[in-house]
Amino acid sequence: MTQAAEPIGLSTNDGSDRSLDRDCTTLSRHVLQQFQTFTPEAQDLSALMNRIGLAGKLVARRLSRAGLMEGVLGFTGELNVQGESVKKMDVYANDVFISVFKQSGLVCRLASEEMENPYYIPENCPLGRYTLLYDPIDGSSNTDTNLSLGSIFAIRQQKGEDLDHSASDLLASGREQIAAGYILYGPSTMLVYSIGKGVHSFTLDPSLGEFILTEENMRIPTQGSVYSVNEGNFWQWEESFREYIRYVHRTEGYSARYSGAMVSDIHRVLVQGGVFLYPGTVQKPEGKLRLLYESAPLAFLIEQAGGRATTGHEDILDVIPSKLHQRTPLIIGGREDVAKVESFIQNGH
Ligand code: AHM
Ligand code: MG
Repeated sequence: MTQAAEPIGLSTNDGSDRSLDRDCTTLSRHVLQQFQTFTPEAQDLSALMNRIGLAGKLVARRLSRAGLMEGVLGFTGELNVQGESVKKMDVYANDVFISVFKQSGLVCRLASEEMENPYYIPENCPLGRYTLLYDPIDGSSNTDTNLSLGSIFAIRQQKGEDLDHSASDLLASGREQIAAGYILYGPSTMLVYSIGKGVHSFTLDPSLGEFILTEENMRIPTQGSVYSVNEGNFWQWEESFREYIRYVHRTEGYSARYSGAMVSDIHRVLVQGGVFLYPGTVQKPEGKLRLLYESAPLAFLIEQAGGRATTGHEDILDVIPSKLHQRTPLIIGGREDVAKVESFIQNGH
């Protein structure tokens, strides 16, 4: 005899209401729960994640009405430090994070894809020893077509005084990250984060205006069927990547999935398994993606979920950049899937 499912929200024998308890598991509370103490570090990280959540809500709100408002979509006409055309949403989202952290007292510097040099908040610096690294809008090319987008973030502890504003302490490996994650602007807005204690996902409940816990301790499948790569670059890659793609083409069971926004592609890989690749090309061996605020935060997250991230020759988290906007090739996903790509690189096809 099948047992009837327990209605959602039903009080349990001990008098507690599990669905209510779940609705109360907000981002800031979850961070504190993981520390199990109220140390200053736990409180700082809880406050930082709460602020990142606020930035996500502001960006999500604007995106949800973008087509109805003047001056939200399209390009600004400017080029950013990477030489890429800047979209109005890139500028808005970049400013949102600055604005949110200005009053935080916690963050002294912010470094993003859209700013050549870090943005300093001097009034926070005596106490606020954290640096936020972020990509305000990841997958910008999806903006004007109402497709998924993301924001990527990482938090590092500032080392030294940085009196000359060179931010040279940021040129350190991804193992220095103390928290990282992304916000996914899809049919619902999700926030996935790790403070080095597993990976946890939250969904924005618009009726509450809060990110509510959706899944704790996410684990990426060791092997999956999805490969996610822009095959339009096929003839620009090294032969080893072409060989890998030929392998998946002739092997039954693989599916290609590529949205143009790495956050949504990697979210699929995290949940369902597979591998995401953005290799370098013969012309640009370092690829497109930036280490400090794209590849390293996602590598931190995927490793915490039991997966791997590599350049093809070195773990992403071990790469020490020589400049703030350094690019890196990226192969990220389940352990077996990443190992399969590596086997083609090592064989030097
Ligand atoms: P962006 O942050 O400027 O949008 O660039 C990053 C994005 C990734 O999200 C995505 O996987 C990739 O660039 C798409 O690039 P391409 O159009 O070359 O496939
Ligand atoms: Mg990006």
